[in-house]
Amino acid sequence: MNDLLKVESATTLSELEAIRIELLGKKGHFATQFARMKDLDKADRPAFAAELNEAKAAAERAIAAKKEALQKAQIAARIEAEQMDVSLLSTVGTSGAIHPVNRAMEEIVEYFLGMNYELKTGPLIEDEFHNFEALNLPAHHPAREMQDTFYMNDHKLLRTHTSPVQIRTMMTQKPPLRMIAPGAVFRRDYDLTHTPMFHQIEGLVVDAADRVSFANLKHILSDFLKAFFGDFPVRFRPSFFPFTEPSAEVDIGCIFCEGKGCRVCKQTGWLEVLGCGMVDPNVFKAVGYENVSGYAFGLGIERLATLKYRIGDLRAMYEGDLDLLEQFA
Ligand code: 2NL
Repeated sequence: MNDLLKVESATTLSELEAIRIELLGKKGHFATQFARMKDLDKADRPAFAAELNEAKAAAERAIAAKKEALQKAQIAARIEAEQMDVSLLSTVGTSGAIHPVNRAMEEIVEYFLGMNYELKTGPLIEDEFHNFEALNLPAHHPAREMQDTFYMNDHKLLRTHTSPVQIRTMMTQKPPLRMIAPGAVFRRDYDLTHTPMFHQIEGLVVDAADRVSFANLKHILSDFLKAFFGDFPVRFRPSFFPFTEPSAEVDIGCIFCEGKGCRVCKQTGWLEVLGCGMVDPNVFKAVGYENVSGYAFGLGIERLATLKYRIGDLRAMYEGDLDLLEQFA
């Protein structure tokens, strides 16, 4: 068959490739022809070579043209085969859901807004003064160690709690103050019950010394926990935080076993849900507040959300697990 007719006869790209090798390959038709030149008279060789070169070039052009035509046809066939009717009605009925962390955060924020607390936010990248020093955490305090905090250049760091928002507020606003600061915080921790980013809400109330007491703190937190979890017992346990004195941790009766003792409450019958206390005088000194009293509290939103929504594994929160998220639609 004539070379060009042969190229034309290809119906697929692989057929065309086989023909290309047959014609232009190392042991192909043209290679064989060129090899025959040595058997010719010297005088006949130039004309033979010229003719052969022209025929070879023609074959190359034909193959390139055919290749392009076959590729175009292949794309057209694929478009035809994958065509869809965009006017058809969708059968997909799913809708988005609010993430359990945001849902718990919104609910907690709404509760305190209803109690006349002001909502405040601040930067995620902080300095050592607002994140540590002003909170009675001096240099070389163990809580400032590298292994707990993400440090960046020039002593900047990712805030390890939302307390720097309260510090910034106190340094720019006069008392009285009632505020909550919700948001993301960062610690170098990653295991079954810790993620390097999580969310906190902290609350702060400051007023004249005779107007804010530990009794007020117990009252507001007990009421909040009843509103959030339902009617479970609440207890305050003495504890320690550098930024409060006295300090307490707050437990609710285990919502899983109702205090009988189970795996979640480690047989104690109690679940720790937040920390609180009266603002340490050193904190007021750092922000320039005088003759005031205040209480503060802090809670982890992931912790409260996993308890309230009965989510077994904290890490499921951050894996985009649809089986989990769809339950919040
Ligand atoms: C916890 C405990 C707490 C605070 C946070 C605070 C902030 C200022 C002054 C004094 Cl500006 N205190 N915050 C106080 C007590 C406890 O959090 O376990 N959070 C998850």
